[in-house]
Amino acid sequence: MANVIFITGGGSGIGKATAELFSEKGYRVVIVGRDGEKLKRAAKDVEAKGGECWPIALDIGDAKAVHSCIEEVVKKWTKIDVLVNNAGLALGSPKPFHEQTIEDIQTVINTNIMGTLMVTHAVLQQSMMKQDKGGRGTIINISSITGLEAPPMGEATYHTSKTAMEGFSNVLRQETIGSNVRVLVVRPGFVGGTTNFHGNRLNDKEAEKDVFEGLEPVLETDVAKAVEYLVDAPERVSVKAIDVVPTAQRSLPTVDRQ
Ligand code: 8X3
Repeated sequence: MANVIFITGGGSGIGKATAELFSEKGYRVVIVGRDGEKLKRAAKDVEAKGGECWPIALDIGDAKAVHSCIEEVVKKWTKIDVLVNNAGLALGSPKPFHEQTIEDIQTVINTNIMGTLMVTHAVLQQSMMKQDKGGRGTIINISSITGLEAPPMGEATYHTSKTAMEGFSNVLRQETIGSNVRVLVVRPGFVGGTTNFHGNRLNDKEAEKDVFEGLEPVLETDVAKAVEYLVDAPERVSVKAIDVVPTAQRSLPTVDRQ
């Protein structure tokens, strides 16, 4: 039976690159995100790499919808072997916290923290921690180097969400001892390629290209390869965390463009 990978934010960037890479490896790939049309387009590229791809429009902050979605996947494809909690965004930089909109703060927290928690809850409960499904699996939380190091002004909400992801991963790793569930973290630094992360971060799509001036970013495919390395390590090995940052990135980039 083919392995199944479930990727949040799978319609673009790191999520899509990971979906394509695992499709090439013969996995069945589920990609979820809010934009159904974008997912369908991404699914075509993912299937072109050889594996089956199932795009599902889903708001990962909606606990009920998440549980139904995982139920559907397990019903059809029996189990989830790998979960990649990739969906995440930063908004409102470089404004300081008190100038950010409540809406932006809630969107970031709901996606980055609630989304990660809800999807993980459903996947553990309905697949990975179920002995009849094998009692095994690998969870990869796509954190950020900002999970360890405070970013420059304007990213209090994003930093909070990524430190939460680190804390969550550490606790979950302890809790799942005794099962064959691995909880692992990938911390990307400055990522370029086709992600629109930086344009969203600055609320300025045009700015996406400017942010890379003078610094060659890593690509989303580089991050996907790190995910592959963690997943392909023997089951007895938990590569607990891996940082994937540009060689030229000595510290966090400034997002202050004024
Ligand atoms: C974002 C990492 O280096 O772009 O998660 O601030 S960086």
